[in-house]
Amino acid sequence: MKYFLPLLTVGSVFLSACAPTSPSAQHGQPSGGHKQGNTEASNLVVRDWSTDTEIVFSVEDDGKTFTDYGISHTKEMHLIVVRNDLQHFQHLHPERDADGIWRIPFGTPAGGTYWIYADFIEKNELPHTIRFERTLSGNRGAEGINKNFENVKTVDGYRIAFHPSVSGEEVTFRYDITNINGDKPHLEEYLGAIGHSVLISPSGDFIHTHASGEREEPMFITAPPRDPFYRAFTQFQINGKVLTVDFDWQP
Ligand SMILES: [Cu+2]
Repeated sequence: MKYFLPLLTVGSVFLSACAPTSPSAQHGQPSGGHKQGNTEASNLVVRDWSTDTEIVFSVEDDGKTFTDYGISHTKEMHLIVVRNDLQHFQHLHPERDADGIWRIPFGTPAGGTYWIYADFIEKNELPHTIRFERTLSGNRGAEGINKNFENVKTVDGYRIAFHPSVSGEEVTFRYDITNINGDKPHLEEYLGAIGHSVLISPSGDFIHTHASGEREEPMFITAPPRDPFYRAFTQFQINGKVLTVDFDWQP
């Protein structure tokens, strides 16, 4: 059985969240596909067979398993997973089996409803982001968006300062990263870019952007988004280790 939810028209060049999904079916059963995208012509939907310990899904195109993936940032598929209160972010890369089904073990430190964004491109480079969701039992821990507008954080011994600025039709996020001695570390390439930043709003709006600029002064540029609040989850690689930091931002 398959559900086709109406495709939402998108207000920005990026993505809009899709409507809340219907309650998931039993574990091990397809919970129905739904779609979201930045192209109205897309027929692609996700079919979700995930369990409590594994994310399992396929992408379908008119009932057939889609396999015509292109490579985006060194991978065919990126999964951005975050609880729907913008806590517990993960960036995962599942494996595709011979039948075109994607799988990756999945665990979280807290129960609750997770948004899973399947982010990929077709061979012809058409980008897609399809969101599906999964509710996990277990202790939910501290909940809520708990906005925090601190613009300096320390992660893994690095001090990271966040400098957003909006001018006209452009939003720029600059990051200043320094080590304990006050030196700027060398940012290594991670998944084909010196920085990855995903901005997600409480309504699920999703913007994925990549760093440009000098290796020591990463900068992300995007169009002004539609929602009044976003959490920016940003990843850099230093000395072979990926560091993830998040900052809250009001356009
Ligand atoms: Cu990225």
